[in-house]
Amino acid sequence: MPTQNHALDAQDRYFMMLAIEQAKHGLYTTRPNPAVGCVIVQAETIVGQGFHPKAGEPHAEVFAIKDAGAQTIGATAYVTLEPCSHTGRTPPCAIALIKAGIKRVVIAGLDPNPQVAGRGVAILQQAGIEVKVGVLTAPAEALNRGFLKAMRTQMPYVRLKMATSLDGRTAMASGESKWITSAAAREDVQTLRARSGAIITGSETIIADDPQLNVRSTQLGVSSEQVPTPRVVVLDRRQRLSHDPHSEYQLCRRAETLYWRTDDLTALLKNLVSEHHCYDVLVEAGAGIAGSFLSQQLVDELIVYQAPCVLGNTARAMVEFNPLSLAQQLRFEIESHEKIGHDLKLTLLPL
Ligand code: AOF
Ligand code: ZN
Repeated sequence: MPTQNHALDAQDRYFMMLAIEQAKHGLYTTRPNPAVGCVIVQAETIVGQGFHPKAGEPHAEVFAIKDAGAQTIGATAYVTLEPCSHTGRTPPCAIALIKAGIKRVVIAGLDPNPQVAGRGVAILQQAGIEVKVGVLTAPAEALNRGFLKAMRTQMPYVRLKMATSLDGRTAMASGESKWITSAAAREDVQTLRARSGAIITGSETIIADDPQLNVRSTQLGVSSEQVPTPRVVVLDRRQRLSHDPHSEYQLCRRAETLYWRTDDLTALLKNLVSEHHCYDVLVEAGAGIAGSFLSQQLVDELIVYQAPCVLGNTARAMVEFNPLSLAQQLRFEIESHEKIGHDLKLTLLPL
């Protein structure tokens, strides 16, 4: 009956929403693994829940099954990603759900990891379990944009972050730029860093500012020590920093820093996925690098923190980019806007 189906659909969305909330607990700590949540429901009541906390530790389903104890028999499991079918660092979750006596599994979206890719669903169905795929897919996928893009295309999800004035300037002509945006906006940048496997910057930025490109925040809901340290990648085409291992710049002495000495940014991004399992990449650099990434269409998301101030037309522009006509402009869709401290945060998707 249609009304019954509607009621079930609404119930499925509700419990999936709670599974997504579970998944969020792992947002900053699971890299390179995806953040996944699971809720187990028996007679419309939650009997167990869990999330994947960290690569190497059990998956979301295992924590939820353990939490539910004997109440898994005949229950429905809501999982934000297709349960795995492979033995990786942990045994397959599809088998764990079968062994636990789960009767129905609701999944937000399939796992594009070639080791899984539909096999999790097939294993469940072969065991006679009813499987429903595609509940709240978009919000579940929003948690793992890097993992999903990398599995599908072998390229990372690239976020470009910029801090500007109202007139789109990032620094005075002298380079002086501390601080245009407020402390609250700079704190918000920590959430972007904490989600990233790598932070790309330029040798110029290192020489000018020697920024501490690490994660240090009290607002992540987990301690900074639990967040895997993002790898710092310095674009150093002219080998201004990487020729000398005893460089005076602090950052260069960090073992995990990589230097990239060519112009080929696509090759760098591919390399970050295949060699370093960096699926979410944050670009924090100057106008030149921002222009290169944008004009080569390598940006998936542009995040602009805009301070309510005017720096004037001798100040530095946000992006080095010289279109020959209006037709060559770069255009974006505004995905979200919010006020952070005194500033505006715009999240934009290139069109
Ligand atoms: C699930 N539930 O909670 C997660 C899944 O190295 P492993 O064994 O941890 O496997 C990692 C892979 O498992 C990861 O690449 C992704 O395909 C899947 N993640 N699967 O059933 C979970 N985190
Ligand atoms: Zn699993």
